[in-house]
Amino acid sequence: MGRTEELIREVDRWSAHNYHPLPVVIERGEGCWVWDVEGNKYLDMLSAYSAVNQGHRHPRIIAALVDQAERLTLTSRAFHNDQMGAFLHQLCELVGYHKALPMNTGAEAVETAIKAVRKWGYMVKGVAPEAGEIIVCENNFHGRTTTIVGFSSEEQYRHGFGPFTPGFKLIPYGDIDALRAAVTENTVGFLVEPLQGEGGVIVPPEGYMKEAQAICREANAKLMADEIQTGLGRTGRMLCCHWDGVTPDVVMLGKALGGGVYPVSACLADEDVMDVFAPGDHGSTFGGNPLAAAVGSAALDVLVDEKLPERAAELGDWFMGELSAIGSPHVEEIRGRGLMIGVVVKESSGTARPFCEALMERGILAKETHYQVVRFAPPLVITREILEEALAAIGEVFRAPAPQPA
Ligand code: PXG
Repeated sequence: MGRTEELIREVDRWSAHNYHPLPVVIERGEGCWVWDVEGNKYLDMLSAYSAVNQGHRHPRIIAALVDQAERLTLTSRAFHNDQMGAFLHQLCELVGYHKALPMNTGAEAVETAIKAVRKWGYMVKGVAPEAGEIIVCENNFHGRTTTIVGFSSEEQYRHGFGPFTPGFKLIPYGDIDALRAAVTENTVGFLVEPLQGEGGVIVPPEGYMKEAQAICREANAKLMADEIQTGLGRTGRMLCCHWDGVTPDVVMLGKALGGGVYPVSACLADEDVMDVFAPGDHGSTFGGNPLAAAVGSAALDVLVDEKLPERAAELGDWFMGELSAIGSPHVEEIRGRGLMIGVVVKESSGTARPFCEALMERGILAKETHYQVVRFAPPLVITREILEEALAAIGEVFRAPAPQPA
């Protein structure tokens, strides 16, 4: 038995079977490259679902991690630490908010936003107790907690996990009239991805977030943007909402906030929302710990100093054009923004998974989403030369007869 097979068998034996990864075992990463245990080199075109925007093991982020690890890693929030304030100050100024509440995972940032906006609804807006409603979109992905999967429209995410938290109303994504029709006096917020990632790289109609903002303002409800996957440069702007010139009332960040090194997430808002929290209302043992703060701060420095949003915009535009120029008989549509690109495989050519397997054989790691979509989302530190190499391999796969499932 080969080393790869041995390691995969061990995971199968000792772990729950809640994933179906590509059969590659990675042991090292640097920049946009990773190496498997057999010594093969791959271009990472998934970036851990946009958590590795700064590239694997960015030297500045690793230096911050090591330096902080040698001094202090965790205090809990029972005491102050000397790193958290500066990190949140930097984050708020960069993204444009008064306050941030630090957590660890994306799902926790979303839960934080839900709690904040509900409590704002009761304390500030004056909604009757327990009556607050949050509008959400079909095809959403906001994480895996029971509250969050409770308002998913994906049957598999929910099946067997109920009963669920009430108070959410589902509307079609990208449909501004549906939003207008769904708001009531009890609406406290509209939780939305400015571009749906897991849903299949779905770009909403132009101006959608702008109009959503206007509707929320009129209804005295909070526009809550989940930018956990789209944020921090991925789509060619610091926030994807900036494409529409919108600063949402509440924004959730995660993934790349930890620079691909450490789980760091946050919920950001202005005082009217954030000040609803009193000591004891909410928290996390690890949220805002000094290691997370030091890493998060370095992750933001890299985004800004290396102009990663600008790189994503420029390279993404060019790359999307080149992907279209491949002229594949298997491709129905290519869509996305910046370096968050989905290639939709025609149903007559099978599903996206065999294409990902064929790409892997040619040294490119990409992952299907929603059955028909191959997603290309490389680290934002990638260069045009490396993308050109990738295009040659992608062209080979997409011009050949449709690959068969493994
Ligand atoms: N919001 C969005 C838009 C996301 O893409 C989350 C929230 C949740 O983040 P955490 O850190 O709690 O996973 C995501 C996560 C998975 C998986 O394995 C998750 C994501 C993408 C692909 C796979 O559950 N996105």
